[in-house]
Amino acid sequence: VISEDEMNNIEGFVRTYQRYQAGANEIGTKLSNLDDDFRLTYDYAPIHSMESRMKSPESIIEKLVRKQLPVSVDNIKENIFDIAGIRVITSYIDDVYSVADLLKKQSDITVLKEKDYIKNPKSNGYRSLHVIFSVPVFQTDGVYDVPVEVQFRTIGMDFWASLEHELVYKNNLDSETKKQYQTDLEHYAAELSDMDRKMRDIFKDLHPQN
Ligand code: 0O2
Repeated sequence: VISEDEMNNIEGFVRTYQRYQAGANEIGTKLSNLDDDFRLTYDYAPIHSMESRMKSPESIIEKLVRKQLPVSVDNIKENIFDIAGIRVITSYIDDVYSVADLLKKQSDITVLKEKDYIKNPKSNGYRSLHVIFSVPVFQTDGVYDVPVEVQFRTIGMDFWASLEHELVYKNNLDSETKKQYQTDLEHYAAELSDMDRKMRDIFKDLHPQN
């Protein structure tokens, strides 16, 4: 049996979580509308694919603990901005910025925070543009502004991040091998970045009107 307070807490969390999901739906629709319009206007679609995910309650709590904050719905709302996440994968590096800029310009959403790990890659080689948007969600009892984290990256950056993420969570490797793979991945990130620029140059040559 749980107390009324605990029940209210759980209900509060479920409501908050549902609003974040609604926020991700709003941003997802905006991105696919932009992609469709791009296709019609320039005869090519900048977004290769999109993924949407909700951070699990377990990871939300882990993140609060990592930030040394007490676990509460208020602390979640005030400190965790990537509960709702969308990953936008583009073929070309320029599209990362063109799609992000078109989204940033939309008058009903605002940018809360931006981290450009493409201009300033992490020391392990991680590259992506992270933008946290605040988006209004209209519900039966009013309007709520919720944060949604959008990660913009190229196919190459996504390819790299998936493998690196796997390596981080692999515990059955000896530390030497793990270190070697990390060093290898750091080099591959730079090579992929070179490749991104070279592919972009050929694409631009083939599509001077874009
Ligand atoms: P998951 O499973 O994707 O949810 P802050 O929000 O500023 O307090 P945070 O969360 O570290 O701090 O923000 P940051 O740096 O913007 O990174 C958040 C997310 O970016 C991570 O989410 C990853 O998805 C991705 N990311 C960041 N750095 C790396 C990296 O070095 N390698 C890979 N593969 N991904 C990275 P989560 O919560 O870690 O995981």
